[in-house]
Amino acid sequence: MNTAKELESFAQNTWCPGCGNFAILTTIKKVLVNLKDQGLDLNKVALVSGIGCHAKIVDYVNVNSFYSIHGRVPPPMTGIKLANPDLVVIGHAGDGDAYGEGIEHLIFSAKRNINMTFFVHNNRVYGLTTGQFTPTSPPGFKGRSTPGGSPEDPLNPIELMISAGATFVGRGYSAKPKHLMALFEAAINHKGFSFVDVLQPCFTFFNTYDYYNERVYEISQKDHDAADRAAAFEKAREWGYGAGERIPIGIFYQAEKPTYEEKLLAGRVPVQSTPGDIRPVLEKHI
Ligand SMILES: Cc1ncc(C[n+]2csc(CCOP(=O)(O)OP(=O)(O)O)c2C)c(N)n1
Ligand code: SF4
Ligand SMILES: [Mg+2]
Repeated sequence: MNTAKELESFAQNTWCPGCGNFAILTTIKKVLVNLKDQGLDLNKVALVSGIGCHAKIVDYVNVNSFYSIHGRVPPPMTGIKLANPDLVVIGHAGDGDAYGEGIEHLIFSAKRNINMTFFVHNNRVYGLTTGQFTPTSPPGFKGRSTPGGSPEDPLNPIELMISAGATFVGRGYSAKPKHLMALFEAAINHKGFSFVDVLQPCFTFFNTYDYYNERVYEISQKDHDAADRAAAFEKAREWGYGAGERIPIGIFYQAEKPTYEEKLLAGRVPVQSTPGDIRPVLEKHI
């Protein structure tokens, strides 16, 4: 039996004390260990990240990983999955990364329903570059690039992903680790494009712990039918970043649909990755 400790890497952790990323790191490690105990070969896991504070997570988990570029987490994930459909491909992106710079990639991954899992560390700020506003920052947000307050309304990633075609759409909160673990595990086990937006306070540039602690509540599966798309939209609209609202966390939407690779690769042999010289593989398939 593995323990989460065995997934530790030699990299030195440089996150700020109090950062919500710590809980996400512990969660993903515990979930991978759980899945291993259920039969998953950890050599078949590929973690992919963007650029930002969140992205360092791939350095801190000792499995196969790929550190990509800002906003471009879905393209390498897609390539890895199509070349090796038996791999479990998990992406970690930032809110600036997923909802700003690379939003088109995210939308098309959801639309295609590729069987992979996408976790967004949504701290509602550009953390690594010291506190600029992102597409999920609240109106009036004062940061380095908006000293007078942001004039923009935030986008709602949950609503966006349901409408784009994701077949698993959830929201977690890094300060609710037990709930987050169950959510991560359900997302990874789901067949199709799984998306989880994680409320992840940035202790240094946007400390939202008190705000979330007052408002976050867990969706009860008794009161919410996640198979009902209209109900999922309604639940997604409960929180619009205004005052006094409650913030639902849990599974908003889940549906069964054929995956992109099932349709694309039907009757074909995928390009299996081969260590060493890639030229013969390219020549054969392009
Ligand atoms: C293509 C590209 N654009 C911009 C940058 C500069 N950059 C690096 S990290 C970052 C912000 C990251 O914010 P977010 O994605 O929210 O991640 P966080 O640091 O908050 O985890 C930016 C703008 C970059 N490295 N590459
Ligand atoms: S800047 Fe914010 S997101 Fe980045 S490590 Fe520090 S607390 Fe975490
Ligand atoms: Mg961010």
